[in-house]
Amino acid sequence: MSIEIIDSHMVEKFIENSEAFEKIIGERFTLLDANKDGVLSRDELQNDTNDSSYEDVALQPKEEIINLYDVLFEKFDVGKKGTLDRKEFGSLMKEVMLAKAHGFGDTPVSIILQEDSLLKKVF
Ligand SMILES: [Ca+2]
Repeated sequence: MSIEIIDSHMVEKFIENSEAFEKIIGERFTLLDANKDGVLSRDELQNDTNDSSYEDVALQPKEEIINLYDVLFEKFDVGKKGTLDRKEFGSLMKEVMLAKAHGFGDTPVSIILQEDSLLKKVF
């Protein structure tokens, strides 16, 4: 756990560095794919919101994050398969990170980051 100063530009810059971002998304995907079938079900994705790393998003209540995931799941689940593949998950995470970035706004804010937070990779 650490305390960092963050603003939306830092997060956006991180997302634009697609190589680093893709690597992290790949790791996250592998971690979340509990039954190792190469796709993420809604349940598997929900586990991500139970993850301690969401506690660092003090600006957004957990319910809001879960709602956001629900909406994004529908949006990126092309063909309504009930699952997301690696690429769809990447698009979803990009939106989640951008939503967080907008939460931070242009004014730098200090946040407490858990060890396994995605945002930790921004620094
Ligand atoms: Ca799976």
